[in-house]
Amino acid sequence: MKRIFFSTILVLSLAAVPSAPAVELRDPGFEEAGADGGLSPAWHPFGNAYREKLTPRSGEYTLKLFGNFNGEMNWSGAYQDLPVQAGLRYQAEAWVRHNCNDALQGGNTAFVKLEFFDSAGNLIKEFESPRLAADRDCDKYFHLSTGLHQAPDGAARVRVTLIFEQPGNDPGAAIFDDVELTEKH
Ligand SMILES: [Ca+2]
Repeated sequence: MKRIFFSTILVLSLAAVPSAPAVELRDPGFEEAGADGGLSPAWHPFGNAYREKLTPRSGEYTLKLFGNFNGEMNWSGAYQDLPVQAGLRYQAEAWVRHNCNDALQGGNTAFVKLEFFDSAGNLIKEFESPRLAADRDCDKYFHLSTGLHQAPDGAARVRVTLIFEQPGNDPGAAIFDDVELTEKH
């Protein structure tokens, strides 16, 4: 019993000196419900963005995005902001799929964005992951990553956005789950 106790202490002390400060996205798997059972307040939705019990990669819920059907280029999505530490590198990742019974069509795509803002809220720099497009297999999760990017000078906040781009009126929805933001020296 004593040995187990001391081992636990050792593990805890090692874990207490990480190589980089931790950045924690809130509700990364969309399992937390908002007041109406929708998205939790951690996520800021725009367009058609809904928390749904639909083919999760983990847990029970996912984020479902689809177009606004206004006949021109439009976007739906959800984002979350975190404070930036100058000089560190950041990477946004998520898993995305489209289901065969509601597959992406035409020029519809889904991807992850990493954006840096200054303290006045101006966008300084942005990076995109590769995109899920209509020609990719349906009913299968794909991993999307923006890659690691250094916070530019003057950056105060970093934004992770899950986004659906609809160039016209083509149907189909993208399902996101298990979002991650990594911060490294
Ligand atoms: Ca989930």
